[in-house]
Amino acid sequence: MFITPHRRFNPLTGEWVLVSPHRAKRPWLGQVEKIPPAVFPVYDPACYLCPRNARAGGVFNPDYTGTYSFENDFAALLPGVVDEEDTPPTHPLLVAVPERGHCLVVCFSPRHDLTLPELDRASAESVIATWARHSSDLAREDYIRYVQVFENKGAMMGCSNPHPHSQIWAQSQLPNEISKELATQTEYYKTNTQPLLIDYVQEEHKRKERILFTNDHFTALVPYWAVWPFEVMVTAHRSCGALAELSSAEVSALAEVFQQVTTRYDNLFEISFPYSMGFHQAPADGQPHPEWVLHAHFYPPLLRSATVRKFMVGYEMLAMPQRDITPEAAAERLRLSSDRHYKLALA
Ligand code: H2U
Ligand code: ZN
Repeated sequence: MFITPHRRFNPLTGEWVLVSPHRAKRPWLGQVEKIPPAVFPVYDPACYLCPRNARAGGVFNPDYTGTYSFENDFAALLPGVVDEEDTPPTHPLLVAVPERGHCLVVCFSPRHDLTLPELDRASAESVIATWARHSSDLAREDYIRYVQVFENKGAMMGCSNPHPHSQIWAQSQLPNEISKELATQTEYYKTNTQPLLIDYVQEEHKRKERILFTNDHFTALVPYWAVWPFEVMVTAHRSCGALAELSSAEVSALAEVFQQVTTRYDNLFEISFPYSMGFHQAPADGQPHPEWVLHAHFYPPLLRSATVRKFMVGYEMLAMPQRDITPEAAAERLRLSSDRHYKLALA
């Protein structure tokens, strides 16, 4: 493995990342983040996601007991038909097109204090089943072409509320990241008659150095081309376009992998580890997608401790992403991190 500066290629996006292993020990005199409180109440009367509480606009949440979903009160996408009068004048350099869609908020549990790794397995499975059900309902709407399930976790990632929740946005056009992944996976499948991610995960299983955890149906690994220090990808072991295609055994296997990843994350610095996580499902265009392998990306901002984060600034904004700690070193640290949640020892 390289120990000097090199570039690695991301075959899913067609982009490169600069890796600088020799730089991992540089001193840090920059920003130090505040550590958010580790313990939250079971119920917070001021939380707009807790059962029975009021949301914006005066709607009250029901006294829910499992997952709970609602249309975002401040939705970025609206389902209504576009007003033709609203279309801006066209010019080849000033392009805008109308966009329609839906934005849902999905609470994991009525408990204000339980994050994904702390839920019991059945509750974690029901979160995945809820994501799958909404995804297929949204995909069935005739104008929807893509459904994005994601979770922003932690104030550092701009999450507005610690009550464990995720979001689902569905829109009428393919978002940027999905367009890239569709093009690369389609091209690879045409040339190799095998899905790109199936070949990739098989190769990683031979090498083992970037694998965190695996079971019969899913593998969690730090991708060879990871940009974020502790980036993780969770990939299905078969060609599969949608969460709704998963069998109940696969849903359980996915819940196990997610809880393994997020427990190790939390244990790494003994904090509730912040990240943005999301699934990449195939386009909801009614076409078969044999090239597509359902996967999730975890993008956590932390770098070397609970308080020092990676900033995607400077060279990253203007030229290309760069990392110091290698993906192999990050994978090893996550493998060595316990799979028993640190809060259980505190209890
Ligand atoms: P975050 O995952 O970024 O914290 O988002 C929570 C969402 O909850 C956010 O998109 C919505 C915000 O618009 N929200 C409501 O739908 N109703 C409310 O009463 C407050 C926040
Ligand atoms: Zn709450």
